[in-house]
Amino acid sequence: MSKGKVLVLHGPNLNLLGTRQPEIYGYETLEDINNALYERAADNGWEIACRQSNHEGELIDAIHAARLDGTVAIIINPAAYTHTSVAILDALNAFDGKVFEVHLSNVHKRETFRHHSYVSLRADSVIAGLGSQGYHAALEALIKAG
Ligand code: CA2
Repeated sequence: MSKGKVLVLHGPNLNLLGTRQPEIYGYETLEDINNALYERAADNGWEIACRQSNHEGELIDAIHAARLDGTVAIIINPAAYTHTSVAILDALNAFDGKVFEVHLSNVHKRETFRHHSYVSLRADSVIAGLGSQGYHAALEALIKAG
C-alpha cells in the first residue's frame, strides 16, 4: 500500500523546458524532471502523478479531481497563472491537503509582475530559485513527514 498520493502540476509553457531559455529554466526537460520525481517517490513508497497543461481550466479540473481521489498533497508550479489566476487559488482553497508552490526561477529577482502570487495565499510552502530541485525539496518534505 502506498504511503500517500501526490499530484505534481505544471502550468503553461513548462512543456518547453529544456528547449529554450536554459539560463533561466535549466537544461532538463519536463520528462526528465517527472521521471526523477517518479523514481524518488516510488523508492519511498509514495504514489505520484505528474500533469502539465497550458489551459487554466484543465489545471483546475486536475485540482478538483485531487480533492476526491485521496491525493494528500499537490506540488504545483502554476507558471504564469501564478500571477493572474484567482480561479486556481479558489480551486486550491477547496483542496484539503498540503500545497507546495514551486518556481524554477527566483521570481523575486525578476520583473515586478512576477513578485505577486495568488497561489501563495493558499500554499503551505513556497520554493523559488532552486531549479528542478525545488520539486524535490517539496517531495522530500512530504517523505520526511511520512
Ligand atoms: O520560475 C518559474 O518556475 C515560473 O513559474 C515559470 C513561468 C513564469 O511565468 C513564472 O513567472 C515563473 C514560465 C514558464 C515558462 O517556461 C518556459 C520554459 C522553457 C522555454 C520557455 C518557457
